[in-house]
Amino acid sequence: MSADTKKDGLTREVLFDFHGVPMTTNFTDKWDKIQNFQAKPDDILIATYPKAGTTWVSYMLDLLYFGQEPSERETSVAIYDRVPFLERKGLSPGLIAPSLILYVGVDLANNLKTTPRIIKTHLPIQLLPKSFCEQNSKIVYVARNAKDNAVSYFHMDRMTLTQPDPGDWSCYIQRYMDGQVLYGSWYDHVNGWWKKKQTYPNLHYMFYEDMVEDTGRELDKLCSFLGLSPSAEQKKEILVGVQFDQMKKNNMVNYSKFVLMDFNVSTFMRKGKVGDWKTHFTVAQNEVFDEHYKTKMKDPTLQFRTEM
Ligand code: PPS
Repeated sequence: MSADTKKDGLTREVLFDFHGVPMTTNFTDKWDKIQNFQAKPDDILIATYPKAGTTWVSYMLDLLYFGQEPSERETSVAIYDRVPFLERKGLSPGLIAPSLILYVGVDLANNLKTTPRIIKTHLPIQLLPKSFCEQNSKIVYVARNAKDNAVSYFHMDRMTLTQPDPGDWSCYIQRYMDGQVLYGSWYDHVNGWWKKKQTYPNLHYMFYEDMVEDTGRELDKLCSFLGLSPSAEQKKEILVGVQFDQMKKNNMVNYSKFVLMDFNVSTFMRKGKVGDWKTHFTVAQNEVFDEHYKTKMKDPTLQFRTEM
């Protein structure tokens, strides 16, 4: 497990075992409140393993439901205030709930005035608050291939000064394979949610690689799952807005105002590519990773693309 270190007055958190999943207190502190969260039937939950494309799909959903007219929301409310991160503890959330100083995402979600509420979580399926399924809320799960996901997560951990210290890449990739990173094993996460999809029809399982390949097609599938029929004009506007280069320069979605991240270390909208893992994995690391992958990914119905 990572050491507790201090930089810029911020403390990097330490992983601990939480119901079998490595977590940090930033995401477990108000656990009773999180577990007792009361979902509503029209809530839309975006569930992902970290770095799988959460922000991309969050913004797509936000534009679909609330993007028709120019609004203060579009110009002054950051995506993490529009789409609360259910289990995250944080400081003053800004415009949506100005009275809250120390909050957990549940508070933000409960303070949302808009319908539907779009909510984000990184929890593995076994830790999801029960009310989402009891209420038959719609769930959008986004998965990304393990290699690009690992690289993106490594840079996120480097730049986010409260995340456990990632150390160097060669140690990190081993810990990632062992599931010893925040939110635990990528393999368990994507498989757990994939299994859930077999018994919970209100779950739409998306792949980051499909979105890169054809964002319009994936937007159409998303709309059909949600029962939405946006106009051709609206779809066109959304597809422009969610392009990587557009999102990278949009201060409301690129996390540039998020004080816990050091953009001198890395950026949030970093590369947005399929296959960037090739710039990080050595040939030997790739061989070890592939062998290990085969032992963890036994379900032939769940397939990922690592290049396109
Ligand atoms: S988080 O912190 O878990 O919410 O991060 P998340 O949003 O899930 O993932 C961030 C990665 O998604 C990439 N991203 C995109 N790729 C392509 N197109 C668009 N529009 C887009 N928006 C976000 C982002 O660049 C991160 O991936 P990397 O590989 O680090 O660039």
